[in-house]
Amino acid sequence: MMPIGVLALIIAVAGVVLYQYIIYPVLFSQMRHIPNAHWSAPFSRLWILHIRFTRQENKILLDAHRRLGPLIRVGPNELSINDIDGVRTVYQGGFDKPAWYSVFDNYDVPCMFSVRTAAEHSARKRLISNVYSKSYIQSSASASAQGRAILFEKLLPLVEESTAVTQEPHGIDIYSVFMAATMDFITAYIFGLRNGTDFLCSKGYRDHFLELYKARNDYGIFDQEMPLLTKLCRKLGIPLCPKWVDAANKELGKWCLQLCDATTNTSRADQDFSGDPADQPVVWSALTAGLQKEQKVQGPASVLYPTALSNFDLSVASELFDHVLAGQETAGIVLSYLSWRLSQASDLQAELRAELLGLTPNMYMGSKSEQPSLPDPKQLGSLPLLHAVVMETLRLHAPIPGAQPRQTPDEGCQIGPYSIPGSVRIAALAYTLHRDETVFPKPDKWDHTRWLPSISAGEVSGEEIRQRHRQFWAFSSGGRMCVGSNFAMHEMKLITAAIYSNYTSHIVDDVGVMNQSDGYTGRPEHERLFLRFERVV
Ligand code: HEM
Ligand SMILES: *[C@@H]1O[C@H](CO)[C@@H](O)[C@H](O)[C@H]1NC(C)=O
Ligand SMILES: *[C@@H]1O[C@H](CO)[C@@H](O)[C@H](O)[C@H]1NC(C)=O
Ligand SMILES: *[C@@H]1O[C@H](CO)[C@@H](O)[C@H](O)[C@H]1NC(C)=O
Ligand SMILES: CC(=O)N[C@H]1CO[C@H](CO)[C@@H](O)[C@@H]1O
Repeated sequence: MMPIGVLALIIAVAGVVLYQYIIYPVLFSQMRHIPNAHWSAPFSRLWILHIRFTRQENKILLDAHRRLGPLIRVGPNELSINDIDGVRTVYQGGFDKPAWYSVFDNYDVPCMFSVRTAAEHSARKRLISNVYSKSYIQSSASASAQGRAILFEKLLPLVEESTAVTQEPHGIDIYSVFMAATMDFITAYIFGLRNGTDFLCSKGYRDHFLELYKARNDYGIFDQEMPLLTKLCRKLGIPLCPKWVDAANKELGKWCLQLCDATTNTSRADQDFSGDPADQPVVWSALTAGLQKEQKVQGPASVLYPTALSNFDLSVASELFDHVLAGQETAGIVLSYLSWRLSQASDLQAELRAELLGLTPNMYMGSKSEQPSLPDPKQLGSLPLLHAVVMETLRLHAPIPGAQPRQTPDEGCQIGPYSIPGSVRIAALAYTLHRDETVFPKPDKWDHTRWLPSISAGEVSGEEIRQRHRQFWAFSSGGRMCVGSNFAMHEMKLITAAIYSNYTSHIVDDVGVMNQSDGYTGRPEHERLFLRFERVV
């Protein structure tokens, strides 16, 4: 016989559970009228966690949005949004980031990308946004000198060398080369050319780095999605991630501290960084100068205090580590998909080359004696065909295709006909926005003409193109959109122009290798792409 008290307790607990998890979500929650992506979504996170961990989230949410409309419930306290007005409410509205982004704190110090509140974010962004603006990059003598050195002394010689390869597989793993080029570009701009990396010329270290980097990419999801459980398991000594992940993260952290140290040491010895524009650490200088000023003027009154100001060196390193990682892989992925697409379209390559040769000066290196030149950045930036092929690649192969979570403000918000309570996780994703059939007909097709203003065949009107730009979300939108988008666009166009002014490319081996992974970031699953390059004669 069970004592009556225990029975009552059991009934009471069952009642509370029933109310909390069944009755309230179905009958009373403000979100009960929002379509459910899965029947279990109002009661449990199991479904969304399952598709997230098995890497099918983007695909399944696309299907759900097509069936159920632009706002869907994916968990008890989690929504997905897929129309541009809703996106504006959330992302232009400056909603805070949830703790999900804390895994992007480096050295336990937040950076611009990982801080949660809008106030802290803008205090950081103020320090560095100028050096990433389009006009700054386009007129920067440092960016130009660095680009020249990396392209003409490192990247093009590698491509040239590969044209002579005669054994199988013919050609070169261009994925690995692009990953190296984008790393050398971003670290040169941040730390100066000679204190940046030299991944292009050191394949051994580059491969080692890319191996380590998998730790960050593939295992952060435990801390992001199940922080309490993950912490508990770590305490109990049953880690959910393999041991090498922590070691890899440590090594990467140390690696970036060394880059920062080298620049700090150089600045102590030679304030002018040898006077060579290529050696100027543009981002490092802006960030350290900004933080020093903040320290003097504001001290403990600053919003950056105590995390950023009390630990100066780690704050600098945390911020720059994020730029290095955010800036490398993303642009490397786009360049790989772009060269893969071009390699399947020799006519398009010819058309693109014709456009590139119209640059004055252009990047054609007809005779060895001539000093190769960089094109005028403004001219390069406004070539319509080059722009179209880059945009279409960013659309179909967005390097960050997955959900970018935000949190509704305490007072809640209105999305379309629905009023949403506070502290709800809500996210849009480029993967689904970029496959909206009403804006991008035949969305699975790579078709650069979507971005060309004067296409007779497709009768693309100005309004349609404007709508496509509004729907374009590869760099996110609002106050927390990608701060490096201008840098990335410039760098990707420059690299593409340098190669395709002078070479044609051809597929060697791509059977399935360019399948793109599903998740927050999307990489070619096999992380390689062999192409054969031929000199244009
Ligand atoms: C094709 C290349 C790139 C793509 C597609 C891309 C995409 C994005 C996206 C989607 C976000 C927002 C993510 C979120 O809120 O969850 C973001 C943020 C960011 N990106 Fe990029 N990115 C690229 C290149 C770069 C480069 C070259 C840098 C170099 C500095 C960079 C630095 C950053 C930083 C610092 C943030 C955080 C901005 C903030 O919170 O204010 N990215 N990027
Ligand atoms: C850093 O760059 C300076 C030139 O600005 C160079 O003299 C120095 O050797 C570099 N340091 C390292 C560790 O590469
Ligand atoms: C920077 O200088 C310190 C102190 O002189 C030295 O211990 C350290 O190895 C240097 N770091 C780099 C990367 O040059
Ligand atoms: C690429 O994806 C397709 C479709 O999902 C699949 O059938 C194929 O097996 C994948 N190929 C490779 C090499 O992973
Ligand atoms: C047409 C042509 O072959 N142009 C040049 C491409 O670049 C190489 C050097 O990297 C030159 O040797 C070629 O003449």
